[in-house]
Order: sequence, then C-alpha cells, then structure tokens
Amino acid sequence: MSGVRSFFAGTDPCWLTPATKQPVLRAEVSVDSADPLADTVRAELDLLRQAAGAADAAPDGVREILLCTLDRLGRTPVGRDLADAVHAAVPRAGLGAEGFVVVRRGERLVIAAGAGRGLLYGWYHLLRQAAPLAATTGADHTEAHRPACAVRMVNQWDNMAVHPVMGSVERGYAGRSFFYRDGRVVADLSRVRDYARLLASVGINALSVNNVNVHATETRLLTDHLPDLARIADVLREHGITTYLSVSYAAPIELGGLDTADPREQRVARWWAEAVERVYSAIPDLGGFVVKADSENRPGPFTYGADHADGANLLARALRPHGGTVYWRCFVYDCHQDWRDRSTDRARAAYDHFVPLDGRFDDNVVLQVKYGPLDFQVREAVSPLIGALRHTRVALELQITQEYTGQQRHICYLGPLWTEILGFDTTGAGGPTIGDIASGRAGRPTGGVVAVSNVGDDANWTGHKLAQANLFAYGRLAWDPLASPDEVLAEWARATFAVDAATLAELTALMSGSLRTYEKYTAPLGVGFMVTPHTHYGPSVNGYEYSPWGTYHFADRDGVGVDRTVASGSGYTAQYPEPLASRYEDPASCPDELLLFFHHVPYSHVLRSGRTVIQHIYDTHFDGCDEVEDLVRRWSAIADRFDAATRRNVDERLAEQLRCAREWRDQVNTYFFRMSGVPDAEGRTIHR
Ligand code: GCW
Repeated sequence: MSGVRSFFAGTDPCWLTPATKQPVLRAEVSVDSADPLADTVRAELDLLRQAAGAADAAPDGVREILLCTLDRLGRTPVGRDLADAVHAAVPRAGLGAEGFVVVRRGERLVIAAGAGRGLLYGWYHLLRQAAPLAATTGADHTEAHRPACAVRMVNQWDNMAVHPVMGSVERGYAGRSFFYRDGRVVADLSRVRDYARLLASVGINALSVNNVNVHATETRLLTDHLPDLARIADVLREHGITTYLSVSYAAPIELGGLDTADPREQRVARWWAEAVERVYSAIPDLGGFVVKADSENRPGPFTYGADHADGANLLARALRPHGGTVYWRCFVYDCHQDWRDRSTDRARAAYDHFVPLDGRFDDNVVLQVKYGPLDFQVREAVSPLIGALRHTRVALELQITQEYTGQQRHICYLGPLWTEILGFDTTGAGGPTIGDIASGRAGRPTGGVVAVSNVGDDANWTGHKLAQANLFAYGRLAWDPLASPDEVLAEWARATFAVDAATLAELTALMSGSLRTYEKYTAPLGVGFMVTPHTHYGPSVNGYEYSPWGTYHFADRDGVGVDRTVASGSGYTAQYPEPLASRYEDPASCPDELLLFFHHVPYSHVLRSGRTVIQHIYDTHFDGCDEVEDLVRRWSAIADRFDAATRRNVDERLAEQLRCAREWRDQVNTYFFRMSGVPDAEGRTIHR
C-alpha cells in the first residue's frame, strides 16, 4: 500500500487511495505511442501493477485488465467475443475523444476508447468504481460514458506574488499556492503533477493557472514568465488538461508601453496579436485567456467608451489564428454604489450589461457567468443571464472554494447546490435547464462549466479533509450534471477512506445535508451576505449595509428583504421569462427560500410553510445550530475509525464550526429581535 502512496510525491492522495485498487494479475495497455496521453496511461498501469502485489489476495475480482483504443482492439489477444462485445457497447453517437466503454466478462475487463484521454478517464472510473465492479464478479457487465460538458474547467485564483490583502491564493483556505513562490513559478512541479492527476481523475480537462485579478507580477506571465508557464502546461498536458491564462485587459499599457487599451485602436489589436503569437510559440496548445474586465476595479473597455463585445472580440481575434478561446467573465457591476441610491440593484447588472450584446460576440468568445446574480451565496436566485443569451457561448461559473460557505472550516458539501443550479429550468416551463445549456443539449452555443478551485499547499490539499469531496463532486457533476449528488458523495467517500460500509454511510449521511445546515444558521431566506466585510467569514449582519458593494438586506423595525419586483422595486424579476417572472414577482408564489431575495416583507408575513418570517428566522437559526451540535456528536461516534490526521483535522474544524454557528445564531436572532420586538414563540434564549 505504501508503495502506491509514494507515487503521490508525499502528498495526500485524496480519493486515489490504495484501498480502491483492483486485485489483478495482468494489466496491459494498447494505445498508439504518438497519442499524447499514451505514457500517462502506461504510468497509471504501472501504479496498478504495484498495487496488485498488495491486493492480489482477493480471490474473486477482475484478474485481467486491458486498456485499448478501439482501432487496436483487433490486434490484441482479447478474443473475438469480447472484442465484439466492446464494439457493441459503443453508443451510436460514438465515444468522441473523451468517452469510454467498460466491458467485463468474468475475470477479464476491457476499457476501450477512441483515444488516450478516454482511456485515462475510463481507468479512473474503474478506480473509483472498484468496489461496485468487484461486486459484479462473474457477471457480464457493460457500461458506456461520455462527458456531458465539453469544457470542464477549474480556475486557480493563485497569485504569483503574495498580495498584501488577498495573500497567496485569493479566497484560498488551504495554505499557500503550490504553483508559485516568491513571484515565480515553483521549480519543482511535483505537486502540480499530483494535482493534475487528481483533476484528471474526475474528468477536469482545462485549468486556468492564475488569479483573474491579474496584478503587476502576474501580468508578466505573458512575457518574462512564459518559459515557466510552458513548464506548467507540459505537466497539465500529460493529464489531458488544457492550460488557460488569466490576463489583464490593460496589458498593452502595462507591458507594451502604449498609452491606451482601446479595443478599437489598431495598435492595441496589433499588440495583442504579437503577444498572443509569442505565447503560442511557447505553448502551442494553450486553451486561451480568462478575463475579468471592468469588474471590481479591474481595467476594461468601459474606460474607452467601448463595450464588452468590443473588448472580448479584441482578444478573441488575437487568439483565433491559434485556435484559442477567451473566457470573458460577466461579473460586471458597480462596486462603488451609494447605499442611499435605491435605483441601482447589483443583481441586475450582468444581465443589463450583456444581454443587449448577445449576437455580437465572436464564436471563440465564451461568456463566463456566475450561477447567481450576486456572488456565490449559499442561496440566491439563479442568474437569468445564462438562459437569456441565445447567440453567445456561455459557461456556468461555480465556486468550489468555500468563500461564503464556511471557508473550509465548516463542513459544507456543495454537491446539492450545484445539482439544483444545473437542474434549474431557465423558463419555469419546461427548460432548457442550466445543465442543458452548459452541455450543449439546449442546442445553443456553449462553453461548458468552470469553477474556482479550493486547493493549496496544506498537506490535505483543501484545509478541511472533507472539503476534498467538493473538488471531487465538481468534476463528477461537470461530467454528468444529472448524477445524484448523494451518489457522488458516496463514491468519493468509498474511494477516500478505508473504513467499513456502515461508517461510510454515517459519514455521507452527515455530510449530505451540511449545505442546508449552513444555510439555516447564516443569512435567512435568500437575502444573502450578512458576513464580515472583506474576509467573508462569520456573521456581521450590517457589515455591508452601508457599504458601496450593493449587497443590502434593508431590515427595519417592520420588515426585511430586497424589493426586486417590477411593481415597486428594482424590476429585476422582469429579467426572467414567463412564467418565472410572475412566479418571482408575487410573494404568494415566490419560493419561500428566496422570499427575501425578491421581496421586502413585514416580519409578520406568513410563508407558504405557514410560519411567519420572524419565526422562521428564529427557528432556522436554532435548528441550524442544533444540527451542527448533532454533526459534532455523530462525527465523534465514528471518528476513531479514521486515520489520525483526518480525525484531528475534522475534530478541530468542527469545534470551530460550532463556535461560529453559535455566533451566527445569536447575532442574527438578536438583531432581528431588537429590530422587530417580536419574541420567539417557543421562548428560547435570544440575547437582548
Ligand atoms: O466573490 C468575489 C470575491 C473576490 C473575487 C471576485 C470575482 C477574484 O470576493 O475575491 O475576485 O468575487 O469573482 O472576481
């Protein structure tokens, strides 16, 4: 077992643990040596050969594994029947470059794919599914898989030079960056290699390697640091991962010495064309750029009176000759808003900026849209922009790093949130869903799905050991948006921990509802924020109330919530098509959990649940905290079955979660009691 771990260069192997290895006698790979992933697939097989020594005592598993591209199947000793079965298993639409089939007949198992990348994904599938496959011993078994979304990207928010406020990784809760140190790419990329392997093992095929807030040092990735960027790209490529780079819109000024970055100026376009030329001579298969422009004080086309189609197309045209794509973020809003100004609603901003431009973007532009119109809240409406763009490629943006969901100190399994978003019906009347749009099933141009990473140089990658589940789940749900988040969680747990089935069941049971627990003890009914300004950790009910950031709750002595109706508020509800718009417009039909996102209502307003808003606030905050106490109890009952590092880590973080949840409960309850004067119907303790 320890032999296998050493392949992970000394880091926590997460879900790629020895416990999942197949007991095999023979394992072969047949793939064209020119295939870019041939060596990687072979190296993976070597891992298995090492593991087999440790595991071959198991009598009934698969004894022979063959990984083979379809075109070579006839040249292997697999036998006619099995070869026929493999071909029959290929779906009519084919396997594409990334799909694979698994066919088992008794002790023999074949993974077949169109190319090395599919073999790699099939291989990792087998590792994750080892236990269920072993359970079908002797039976015939056939499955076929193809990813739903063509691009499954992760964004690193890593800084090369430690930022005075944001540190080494912006919104990173797991230590420092392992890509960069002291303003440079690290010399030893072994941890990056381990990471690439982890990402590939859950089907991630694209990675942007630096923060979307591109500061001075990182701007130079385009120039001085190109050879180092190429080293990163080499490592990622081995694992089927395409490299993307975040660039500063103002690079022509910052690097090129121009006095403008006006997208309509020839010299600006020329500068970008030359810069991109240099980048592609270092990294011929770069995926392209990720850009945060005119967003939270970053430079952008607005400075020149140009719009975002001008800006995005400028970069797209420089990238086009090289086959590159620009992921252009839509997180564009006024972060210098006057809180007194009730006519501005941050939630409206992305739609208002981008919908009028639909149809003007080149086809190598992807608009990258956060799932909600505010900012990665545990509960907010799903962005209406994603459904509204008909003629532009769109990518859904999720956040794996737990900026607003407990910062990897709280257990918060995000799978159910993403499933809800992916399943969201953008019209309210039969789709398409967000998942349909991201996967191209909606018949619209797509850019896939993107999420912000949650890793750092902490020994266990994610700070909280159990937060590994979120990275795993993101990959699995990007591959298959219809997968059940509970099954994905179970798959993760099984692959990660060498504990008995009952313990696994208890662990996944306590993680599965953790998102809703978190929601209960934090901001109520979709109103959002109430977090400590800047750090975004822990409660501060009025922290952002009189700030320029546009995230307010408007609580007064009579009621709370943001009026986003057409009738009396910001008119945001009209950004949705019917019948969704009307459903949100009317408090009687608005879903309870989003009531305060859409409406300002009196504390006495009766929810569809039958409870008043004020009583709901008290109840959920008491319940949420009780649920954390329960988490602590349940974890303590199984903790001693886990390894010491996991035990210590989860114990310590749960203690902090409980402290913090109590703080949330008491601050929120006290605040609303003081505001409303309404006592808790059950007479529980509310501090005055
Ligand atoms: O959620 C906010 C974060 C910023 C981040 C920004 C963004 C990278 O607080 O730290 O900046 O979103 O998504 O651009």
